[in-house]
Formats: sequence, C-alpha cells, structure tokens
Amino acid sequence: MIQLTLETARAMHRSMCRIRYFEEAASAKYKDGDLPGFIHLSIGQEACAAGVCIALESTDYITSTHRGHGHCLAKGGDANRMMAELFAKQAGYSQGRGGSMHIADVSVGMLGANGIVGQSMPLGVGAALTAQVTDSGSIALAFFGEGASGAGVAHEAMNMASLWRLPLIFFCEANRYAELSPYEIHVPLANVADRAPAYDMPGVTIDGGDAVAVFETMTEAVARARGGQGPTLVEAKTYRWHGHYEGDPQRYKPEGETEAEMARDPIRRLEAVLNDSFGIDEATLETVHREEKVAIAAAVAFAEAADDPTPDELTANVYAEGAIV
Ligand SMILES: Cc1ncc(C[n+]2csc(CCOP(=O)(O)OP(=O)(O)O)c2C)c(N)n1
Repeated sequence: MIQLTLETARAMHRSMCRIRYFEEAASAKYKDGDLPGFIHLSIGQEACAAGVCIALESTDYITSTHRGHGHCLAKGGDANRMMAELFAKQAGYSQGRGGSMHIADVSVGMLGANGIVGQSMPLGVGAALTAQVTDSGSIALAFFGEGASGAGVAHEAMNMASLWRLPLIFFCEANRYAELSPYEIHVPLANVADRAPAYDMPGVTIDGGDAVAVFETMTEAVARARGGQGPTLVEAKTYRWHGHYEGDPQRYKPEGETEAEMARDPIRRLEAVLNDSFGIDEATLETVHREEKVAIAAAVAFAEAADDPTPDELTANVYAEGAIV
C-alpha cells in the first residue's frame, strides 16, 4: 500500500473543499431559480470523489452518474464550464443544452455524468476494454450507487470485466438511499461488495467518509488493475446530506439522521489527520477554504456573465428532450 504523503492529503483536502463550495453555490442558485432542470448534489460524499481521483493518473478514465459534480471536479474538470452548464449557458461543457447530468471532459479522462442509472458501469467496461486492447496503460473506474447495483446491467458489466480481467475499478458510493428508498429495502446483503466473490473479484467495504481509507483502498485496486490482475469492487459507505434532488423534502429520512452525519463531516475528519499526523495548523487549512470559496464565486460570476445560446443555435446538437428525476 502506498503511504499517504502530506502532498496527497493536502490535494484531497483542496479537492473536497472545491466540491463542497461548488455544490453549496449550485444549491443556492437553484433555490434562487437560476438553474433550470434537476441537480443532484453529493455534499457529504466528497471524500469518495477526492480519494478516488487522487489515486488515478490524468490518463485514466472515470465514468460517472447523475450525482457527478464531485467526480468531474476531482478529476480536473473546469469549475467555470461546469457552472456555466448548470446555468444553461453557451460556455458550458455541453453548450448549456445538457445541464448537470451531461457534463464530460474527455481531456481529463472524465467520460461523462449519466442520468441513466447503472450505465456508468458498462461505459467503464468499454473504456477499460479499449485500454486493454490498445495496451495504453490506462485504467478505468466506474462510479455508481447502491441503487444502481441492483440493475441488470451492473451484473453484466461485472461479469464481463472479470471474465476479460479488465483494468477496471467498480466504485460504489453507498449513500444510504436510492431516490427515496433506504438501502435495506432494495439490497438483500449488508454490503454491496459482498457480491464480488460471485464475479471472482476482490470486494472491499470501507468508510466512505474517510478520505485516507478511500485513497489507501484505491492504491491497491489501481495496482491490481494496472498490473493486469483485473477488476476490484470497492463499496464506500457514505451519506448524502441533501435530498435526492434539490427541492426533495426528504420525508423518508429519520429525524436527526442528517445532523448526526453532518457532525462527522468528511472534510473536518481529513483536517484532523492533516493536523494530527502532519502538523498543519488551522490557519493553513482556512486559507484553502478561502481560496476555494473565491474560485467558486468566480465560477458563478463567469456563468452569470456568460451568454445564453442564441435562438437560431438553440436546437443545434439537441437530439431528444425529457426529464429525469
Ligand atoms: C434506468 C433508470 N431507472 C430509474 C431512474 C430514476 N432514478 C434516478 S436516480 C435513481 C436512484 C439511484 O440510486 P443510486 O444508484 O443509489 O444513486 P444515488 O442517487 O443514491 O447517488 C433512480 C431510480 C433512472 N434515472 N434511470
């Protein structure tokens, strides 16, 4: 296992702060009515995106979900273009036509958010198969939720990946709920990763609020994938602080549950490590918070000032319309 360095810990911390402030800003702008369409936030889950992406190379690939802002930011996506996409502006990643669930940046290996639950997994198989047959040395990682783990396509993807020993990591963010359904009413096992032996691959369940644990688990899974030993199924137990979508009244959550989870803030937990193990003081950590807040405020200003698509170009590259909740 690769030892956690100060540089890695600080990079994860900055990444988590960036995700938190990006999504808090998106939440506020959504409430103001500035963002059309649905947004699904991952506030509370930042240790997963940050811990995963710090363990990958820029030439590796990720496939994402409807809850993908953190994944894209952690992989090196541009906050300005992401925010502009949320505002439906021409400067956005998909020229403002797609919104939150249609953000991709192939140049940083982010192959796309995805509104179709479960489909990040076969797309990950495709990326990993490409890496294998072209011998590029890259690996792929598919993010998905515990809800997606029950989709038929999840099993097809894990079966194929194992059969062909693909350089792929299946990373399940088990955030307690799939839409409005708690884990135990749709997953028959205590852990999604317990399914791994059925596909002849290692499966590991970790605390997804612990960025260090995510990073350390990832270094082993990355070594397996890059070393030609095939896929790993990682399940990170995590929690989303917000609703399934912004505006969700969250009546399905027991009283006090979110507050209890917020008291175990993954950012503060990593800050404790930075302080205890590396002697990083409060003022240094606060500087990171301040810098990331400023960067995200600049992304909002960029998006607000950006042009709308003009009426004559509005239907360019639009093939279908619909809404996914
Ligand atoms: C194929 C498909 N079925 C249903 C939906 C509606 N839907 C959107 S999100 C979601 C739940 C996903 O849960 P999970 O995979 O655990 O991800 P989370 O939302 O918890 O991050 C569902 C059923 C969809 N978008 N796509």
